[in-house]
Amino acid sequence: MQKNTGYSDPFAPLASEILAVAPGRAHDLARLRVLAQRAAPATVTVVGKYNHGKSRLLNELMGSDVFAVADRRETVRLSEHRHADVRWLDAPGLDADVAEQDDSHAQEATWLQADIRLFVHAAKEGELDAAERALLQALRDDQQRTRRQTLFVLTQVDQMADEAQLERVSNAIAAQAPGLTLHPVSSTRHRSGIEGGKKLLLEKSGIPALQAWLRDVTAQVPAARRHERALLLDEIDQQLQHQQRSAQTQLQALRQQQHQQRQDFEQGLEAVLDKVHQDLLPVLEVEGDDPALVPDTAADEFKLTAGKRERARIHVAYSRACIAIRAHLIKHGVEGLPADQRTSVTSLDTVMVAVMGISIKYRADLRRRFCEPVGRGQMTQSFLHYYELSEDRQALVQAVAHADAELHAVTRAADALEQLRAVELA
Ligand SMILES: Nc1nc2c(ncn2[C@@H]2O[C@H](COP(=O)(O)OP(=O)(O)O)[C@@H](O)[C@H]2O)c(=O)[nH]1
Ligand SMILES: [Mg+2]
Repeated sequence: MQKNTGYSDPFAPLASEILAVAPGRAHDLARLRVLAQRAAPATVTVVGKYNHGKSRLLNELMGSDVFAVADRRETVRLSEHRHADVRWLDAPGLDADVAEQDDSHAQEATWLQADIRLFVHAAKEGELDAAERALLQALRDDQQRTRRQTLFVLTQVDQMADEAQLERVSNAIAAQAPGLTLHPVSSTRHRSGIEGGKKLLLEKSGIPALQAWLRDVTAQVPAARRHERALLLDEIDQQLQHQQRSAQTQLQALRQQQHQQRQDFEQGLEAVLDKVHQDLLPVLEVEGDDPALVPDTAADEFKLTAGKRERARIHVAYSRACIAIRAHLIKHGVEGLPADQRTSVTSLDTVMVAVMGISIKYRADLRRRFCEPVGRGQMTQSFLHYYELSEDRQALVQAVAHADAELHAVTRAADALEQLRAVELA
């Protein structure tokens, strides 16, 4: 899109900001770049199949044999010529079997460069084929939208046996494309008329009438271009605004989800720890000396002592507390340690082990950890720390960053589009 002129082109960087978020607008931006060349003359191109007389028609319209005419595929590239303040483009023919390269030249002339298209169809071919019909329809639709005009030129009408045959062909085409205005022409008659000074033949060639039409349509080009430019800018603007709104909505939803999840986890943890606290109270209460603190002697090895029984109670209470907490963690996707904290012992690589240690033996430890504000606060902070490091939460952080970047990119694109409105190229 960017011509390598050696000078900085104000259009290109703005267009690439927009393309980054709206890649489907590549063609519109390329056309906008053409439209930004305010001083450019009206551009007329021919569209149609090989050998229908496109190149010769242009020569007759310009009054000089600039473009190559032949019975074979002569025009393979885009050729252009300035004449009478018009830029005339001769394009290769469109055919199902043409090389892709030819086709892309024809496409460029028709869709990117042209303000006016002459749709050329030779009368001797009769009706339009499917490809011609589709192309003509696309061009007429485009005219509705962009005001770029397409004139239908029925060429080589001298090849018709008589007026009646010409009328049959014209009627058949009119039936295929209702509302279409046909411009019948004969390049050979035109040439003979000029060379022989035969005014009637000249008039009958249809070329002077087509030239008059072209002058009219060419005079409308500046207004059509303004319309098209505003239209394309507005369409892209609408799209970017829509993308901006949805990026905003997306980002808000993700941030809300982030906040809500965290709140659910925190409140849920508080509730679990409240319940654990309540459940532990009966185990923590003991009258007089704590039997759990009385060490067993060697003689007690196979006996069930009060100390052993109490220590077992404490252990069971601790296990239950851990099970309750673990259930909460699993519900919120907090289980394994983050990758960089893992050891070689897989069974120890859990958040539970990391926060709680392995075991608790004494009432004082239970109380400190679960029932006193400092212990509980530390435990809560540790779980929150690991919660934020869990895979799902990290993925959400990534998603937020991504949505944020997307919103920035769309906002930059919208700014670029505003600047693009003012760009004029030499
Ligand atoms: N009889 C007749 N032949 C024409 C007319 N226009 C073009 N031709 C011939 O049709 C052939 C193809 O013309 P050309 O302009 O090269 O077709 P293009 O491939 O569509 O560009 C050439 O031999 C032309 O001389 C016309 O109005 N009458
Ligand atoms: Mg040609």
